[in-house]
Amino acid sequence: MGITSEEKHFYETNGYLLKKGLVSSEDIAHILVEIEDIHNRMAEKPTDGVGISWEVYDAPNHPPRIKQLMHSELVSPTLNRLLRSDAVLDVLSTMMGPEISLYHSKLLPKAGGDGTAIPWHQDYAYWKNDNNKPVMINCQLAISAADLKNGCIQFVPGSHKWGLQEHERKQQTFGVFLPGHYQEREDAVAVEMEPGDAVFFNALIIHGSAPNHSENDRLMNTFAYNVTGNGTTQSREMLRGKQVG
Ligand SMILES: O=C(O)CCC(=O)C(=O)O
Repeated sequence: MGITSEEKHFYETNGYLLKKGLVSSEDIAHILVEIEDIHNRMAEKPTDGVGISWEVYDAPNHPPRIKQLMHSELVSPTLNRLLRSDAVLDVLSTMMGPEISLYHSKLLPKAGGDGTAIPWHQDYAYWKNDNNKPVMINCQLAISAADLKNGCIQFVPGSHKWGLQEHERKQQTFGVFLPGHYQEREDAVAVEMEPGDAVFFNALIIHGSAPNHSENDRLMNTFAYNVTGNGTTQSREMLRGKQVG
């Protein structure tokens, strides 16, 4: 499938690209089974190797809700297969070349009614180190439908060309953010998605999302990729191109 030259131009101009129907409804159905009741199951017994950040609530007896589950490929065999699928890698290789490594895979199951905002940020504010460049690309896969009411992802088009901005830093999940945390921005575009759609976005684009005001979880999984060898300590598994080592 890959991308057309118009799509490549859109991506380079805006910093993101929506691919409708990238993943089949059968695969989405499998993922839904694999992550069923994920908040309660992980609270009871987390899968070995995952890293969970929980939502923080004032009410002491609030049921546990996952904000972010790192290493979602360990929870869902289907996500583990999709992150290395041609459907995803063909798009990525047009954007970043053939030498692609997995950076990480994370589930963002913004809980119905309880899922909080993700403040405006550039991912490279988290990922920058002394020997890497902002060449990483995310692929956010919609497992459920997403719209403004349930807190779909929003981008500031073209902001990947503004360079790395000053971020505030707090000791919390998504604790690196632009001044103002999350509030509506007029220059942002909401990317509404159906299950199976995926949006690819640049490591420097400003993005964020509102709280989930709907009844159901907004289920998204972000696969993050790096160019192999770019800040070698953090690239984990090479997916395409020349084998190393
Ligand atoms: O899921 C969202 O709304 C934002 C996700 C995000 O910030 C990310 O994957 O880097």
